[in-house]
Amino acid sequence: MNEVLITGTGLWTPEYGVTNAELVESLTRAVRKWNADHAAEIESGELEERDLPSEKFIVRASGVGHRYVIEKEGLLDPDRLRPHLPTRSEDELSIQAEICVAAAEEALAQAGISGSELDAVVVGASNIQRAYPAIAIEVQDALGAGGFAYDMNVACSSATFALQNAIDAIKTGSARRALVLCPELTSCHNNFELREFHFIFGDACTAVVLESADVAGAAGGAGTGESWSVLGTRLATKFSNNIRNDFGFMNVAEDTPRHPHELLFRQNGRQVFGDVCPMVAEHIATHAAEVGVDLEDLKRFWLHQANLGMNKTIAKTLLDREPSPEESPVILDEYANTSSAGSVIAFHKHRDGLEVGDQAVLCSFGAGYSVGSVLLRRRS
Ligand code: CO8
Repeated sequence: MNEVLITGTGLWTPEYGVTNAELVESLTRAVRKWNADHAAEIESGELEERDLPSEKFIVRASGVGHRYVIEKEGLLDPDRLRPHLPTRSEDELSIQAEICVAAAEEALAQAGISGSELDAVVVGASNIQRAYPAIAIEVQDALGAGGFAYDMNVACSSATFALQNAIDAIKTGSARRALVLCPELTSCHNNFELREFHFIFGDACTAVVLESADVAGAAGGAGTGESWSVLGTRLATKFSNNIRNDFGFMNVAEDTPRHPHELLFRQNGRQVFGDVCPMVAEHIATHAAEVGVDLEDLKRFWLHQANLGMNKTIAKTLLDREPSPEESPVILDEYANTSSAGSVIAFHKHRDGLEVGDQAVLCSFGAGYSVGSVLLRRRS
């Protein structure tokens, strides 16, 4: 089996930032208008008055402070509450492919290779812009890569599931250099009309370059020289309806039309919190034991970024003490939950201070339920 290295990471961050205050203001205006428009039904008891959102709740319950989005005006318009995006022609690069290419360029530069040296491209994301041709094949074409490319979706866990696919391909020799992308445009599938969901998500795209150790560094490019050995990967799933989205190709054929909210993200957040924290802690502990890594020797936990309390709980269970902010980095204050991109953003932005030989874990978890972990050791 070939040794697999991560030799580059990249991040595309949208140009528009949205604060909690801006989101709360637009939803407050929309809810006040709805309550006024339905005053008679509320008065008669036919409808319930809707509650207003709250900035204080958002920060206390989730740790989310801000997010970046691909388009801001539409989702802050109280009469719309969803982004405005231009419909692109077939001759233009799709929006998801475009953000993949932007993130890929940074990752390829770090690795010191060009797109033409890749022989596998895997796009893993919670939502894919179209059914086919695959976004990954479009990216492969745009980068001049060879080999094969495909899209896949395991919601927030798409990051680690896609990484395992790329790692397995390199280990067994069906690819030598692979690119894993997580183009998350969550703002197109988030429900900005409901106060329990409107604050959760943000947009971003990540890229990871993986290479077989025997070819890494052989391309001759000016990479950073930093590399991470993959010590092992572990994936698990367990069915749950607590995070759900019924958008799909059968919607047009269904005899009973769905409520529009069923075609967007929805969850029973409190139940998810309770179910997933122990599942993830147990998953990482088992994985570390299988690979022969002591939990105390894990210097960093790049965890999926859904909720600050969840990440603290998971790291505390594993370490048997409070994690320091360096040990379990959080990006929720700036990026919010970017679905599968979150754990990779944490890895991309927070690996300073780790030395050659240091071990760490990247772990994503979410709908399905699903959880995946990648154990890493800094090699150079
Ligand atoms: N402002 C004020 N009050 C509020 C608000 C608000 N915005 N929202 C809810 N409340 C109220 C509720 O009505 C409730 O009132 P009451 O007690 O009277 O019923 C009270 O506050 C408490 O509500 P919750 O129990 O819902 O609040 P929690 O403390 O549980 O916090 C969270 C809610 C923040 C959602 C929290 O439960 C959480 O983060 N859970 C973890 C969720 C998680 O990790 N999910 C993973 C999702 S990611 C994924 O895998 C899907 C990927 C798909 C991406 C698609 C892109 C769109």
